[in-house]
Amino acid sequence: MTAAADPVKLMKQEVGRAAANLIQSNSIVGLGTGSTTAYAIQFIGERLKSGEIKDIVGVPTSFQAEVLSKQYGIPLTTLDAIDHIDIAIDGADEVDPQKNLIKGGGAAHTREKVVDYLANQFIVVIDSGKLVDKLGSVFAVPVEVIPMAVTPVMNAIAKLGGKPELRMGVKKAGPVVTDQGNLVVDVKFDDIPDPVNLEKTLNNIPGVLENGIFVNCADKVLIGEVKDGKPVVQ
Ligand code: ABF
Repeated sequence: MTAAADPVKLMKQEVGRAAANLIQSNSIVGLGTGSTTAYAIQFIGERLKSGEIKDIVGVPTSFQAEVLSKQYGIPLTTLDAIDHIDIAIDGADEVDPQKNLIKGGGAAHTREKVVDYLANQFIVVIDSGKLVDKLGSVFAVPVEVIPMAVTPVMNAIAKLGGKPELRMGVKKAGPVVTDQGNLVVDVKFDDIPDPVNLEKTLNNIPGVLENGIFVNCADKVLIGEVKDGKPVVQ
């Protein structure tokens, strides 16, 4: 008796597949992080392998994306070797009605923001649970901080009304360390009335490398949900 396929996993796969189907031959693709984007990377690799698309090259946004892309046979490049990114596919932790995002649950938001903002078209892949009326309703804002500045940065964030918490590892003891060797402070705000301004303010705190508020950059949001036990993507 085969185990019934998990409807949430099937739904994430279908969202990833829908994103992968947007990739055209001869394009440069920003490859994001997260479990839904991982399926998109898998299906891009399968489309390449089948010859459905050809001559694409990827720009990974994290070590995880790099490993997955290599696993699925997607040739990779760096931002030093290209002059544009045609399309980027990436996940998110929250999406508001203006398509502003909170990202960084995977501690990869610094490189993700570079690639996603550069992309001519940025596709966000989420399940419907990520939709919020206002950013910060559920998810804290991740902030990448250089290790020597963690304490003054947390003090400065507290003065802004945020509740900062150093992100600790789950599998590994001690604080989470980013691909850049920095730390992540997760900040809960009671309200984020102006994400554009907060994004700028956080990044102006000395010692902050990048925060996980992504404003005015997402072009299309692919939303998956399970309806009557079946995956639906819109
Ligand atoms: C990444 O995608 C992060 O910004 C975010 O934490 C993650 C969410 O992905 P998923 O919910 O699909 O695992 O880009």
